[in-house]
Amino acid sequence: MKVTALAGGIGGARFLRGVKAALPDADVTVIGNTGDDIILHRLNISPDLDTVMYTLGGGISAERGWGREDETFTVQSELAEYGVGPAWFGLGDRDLATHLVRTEMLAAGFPLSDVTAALCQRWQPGVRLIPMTDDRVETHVVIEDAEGRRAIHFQEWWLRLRAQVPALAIVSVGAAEAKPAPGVLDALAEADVVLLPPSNPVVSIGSILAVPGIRDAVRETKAPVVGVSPIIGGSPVRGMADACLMAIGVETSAGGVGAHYGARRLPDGSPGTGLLDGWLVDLVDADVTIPGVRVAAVPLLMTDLAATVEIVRAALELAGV
Ligand code: FO1
Repeated sequence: MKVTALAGGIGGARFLRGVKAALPDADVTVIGNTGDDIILHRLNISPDLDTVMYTLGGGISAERGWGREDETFTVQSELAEYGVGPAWFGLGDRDLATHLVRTEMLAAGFPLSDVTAALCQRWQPGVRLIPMTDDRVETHVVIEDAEGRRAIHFQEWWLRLRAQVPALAIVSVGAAEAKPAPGVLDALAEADVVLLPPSNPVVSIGSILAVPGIRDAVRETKAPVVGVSPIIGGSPVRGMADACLMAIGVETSAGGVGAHYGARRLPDGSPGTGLLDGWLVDLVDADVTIPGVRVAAVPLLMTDLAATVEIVRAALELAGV
């Protein structure tokens, strides 16, 4: 079976661990979000790609959900001694090697998709991890504070401000000019099932869909498209997705996000304007209905691998595969 999933960071990576365990023989392609990418100290850092790679490759810090296990932050401390930040972005010593390899390969002219494949040679994540695009895309957030109205990098808003300052707009800088990376459109067209894991619907899934061509490829695939709600009972399971949803005027609820993704077909079978054939929600949201979308309710907390496998199985059942 060919499974294609759009994935962001921690939530998406954890879900994908369940996909691998539930379908050990499946051919899984992950289209990874690169909107979180940031350049620090002239290093190209791709947080969501690394989170998927480390989580599926066995290098992730279980406690943090990002960065490496057994990590130290000596270089960052030394930089701080020189008064060089930012302090708000954890720069791990082991993680630094990944940033250095990626930066060197990009500087040598390799596209990000080749760089990602090379890094995955070491980590063997057991999936094909493709960045959404090889072009530079960064998510920036427009805020207004004492310094006036300005755009800051998503990571600064997310990590330094903890998304506590309202986002007046969330912008995928460069997305309009970006092209899907090689293999992305084929992976969507040739899939037997397309999954939208419980990643952040705005800055992760939304960023991937902002790359011209990808949204249409999801809508046009012959495969069933099933999403898993990142919101349970009105609250995000992790992270601050509510701050992102508020920025785009979407209600922080399983129904709100499901309606935001929209129905691929209307109840009468005519084409809809959305993406979903199925929407998996938690038991507390079992009353959610989205015209044209099959909704199923199961326990959605990925408390451990076994629980995640059950969620994946429910999503596949909803997809009818
Ligand atoms: N998340 C944090 O909460 N604090 C950090 O200092 C931090 C550093 C970091 C470094 C590398 C990396 O791959 C991920 C990192 N993350 C950190 C997570 C990251 O900000 C988020 O996973 C996504 O960008 C948002 O989903």
